[in-house]
Amino acid sequence: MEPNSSGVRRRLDRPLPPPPEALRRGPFRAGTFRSPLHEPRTTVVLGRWLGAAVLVCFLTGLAGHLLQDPPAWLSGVLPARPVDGYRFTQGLHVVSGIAAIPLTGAKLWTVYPRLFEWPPARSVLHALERLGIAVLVAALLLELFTGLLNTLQWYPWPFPFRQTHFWLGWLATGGLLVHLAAKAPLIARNWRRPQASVPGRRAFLASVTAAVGAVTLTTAGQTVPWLRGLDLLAPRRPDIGSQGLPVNRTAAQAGTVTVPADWRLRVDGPQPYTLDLDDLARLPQHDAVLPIACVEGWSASARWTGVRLADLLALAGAPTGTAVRVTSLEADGPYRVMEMPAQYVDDPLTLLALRVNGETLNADHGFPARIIAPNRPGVLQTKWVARIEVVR
Ligand SMILES: Nc1nc2c(c(=O)[nH]1)N[C@H]1C(S)=C(S)[C@@H](COP(=O)(O)O)O[C@H]1N2
Ligand SMILES: [Mo]
Repeated sequence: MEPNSSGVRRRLDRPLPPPPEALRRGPFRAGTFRSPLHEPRTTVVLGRWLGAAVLVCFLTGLAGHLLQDPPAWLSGVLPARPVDGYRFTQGLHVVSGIAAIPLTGAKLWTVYPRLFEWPPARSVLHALERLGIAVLVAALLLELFTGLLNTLQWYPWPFPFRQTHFWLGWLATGGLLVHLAAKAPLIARNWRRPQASVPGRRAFLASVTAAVGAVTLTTAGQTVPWLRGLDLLAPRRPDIGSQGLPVNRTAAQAGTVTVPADWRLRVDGPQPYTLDLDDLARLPQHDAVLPIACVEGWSASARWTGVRLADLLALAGAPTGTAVRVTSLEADGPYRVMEMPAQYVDDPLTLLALRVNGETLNADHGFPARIIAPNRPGVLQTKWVARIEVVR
């Protein structure tokens, strides 16, 4: 195997005939890029920070994806605790993704003269490596761009955001690992601080640090309570919204969420029944302090009051360990129907909430009743609930 594969390597690395010198124009000419900061030590320092940000962003993104859309084998074992689990992973996902933007810009700046290296391809192997880097850079840039625009709830593209963002994440992270392997010798040579410093490197790295600090500190307040005062650039202020809580999609935006005068909650199980609001208010009421943690990156905690979902299912004759499907009054929309695995249903903090922060839910927060459960993405905290049914 060994001699054979290195033989393949040698063949792929055979020098290609160089292109005619006459084509070497513009930035392809030698000496075009004069800054001494286009050098590997600066790239490696930035690469370490960017690598850490990408890794954190990938892992937290994966955790959030699995919590929102688990494969069948996982859905039964996802934990309902800690209650702030998704809030933490999603907050960190958006924070690390935003921090990666200036880091990516700075790192690409240190290496972009390589785009114009001459000859463009020394060998087939060299061409393949450059192609790999092109895929990595494209995937990473598109990933950061779609993620940032998603925090603004702006989708100016024809493809579905979540699936695209998910697969680009694998592509960018996988491409990064291949890139690290290909560059391992160069990285190792520049890992330690060299004796002599390049002029301007310190100032350059200090400005990048300042840029990363600035974008992080002015956006993290959308999810980190003690940074709220600095939350200047984030699309949401978690303390601005009716009833002390932001609204992601108002009743009006959700279309015609008209609550019929004779609204009744329908619970379908072994013994189906319906209840009106007065009936629900007469059942034992419980409090739960739980966050809405939106995939867009903002989160805010609130005190919810209502009936335990487990109590409603017991009334329908469903045993513990039952999963449910919840349907909203909404006419349509991606969050009209939600499925909840049994461990969330059985959790004593999971409520069909009627009140928030001491007031009856208003229309925007899901009147007459909404779901609130621990460690769940905001998109699954269904508002304007019409029906709860047992699923097998
Ligand atoms: N039926 C329904 N429920 C929904 C939504 C929706 O569009 N329709 N939006 C979800 C999203 S994305 C979030 S973040 C939370 C926001 O809850 P809030 O508006 O009360 O803060 O509600 C969720 N529940
Ligand atoms: Mo959301």
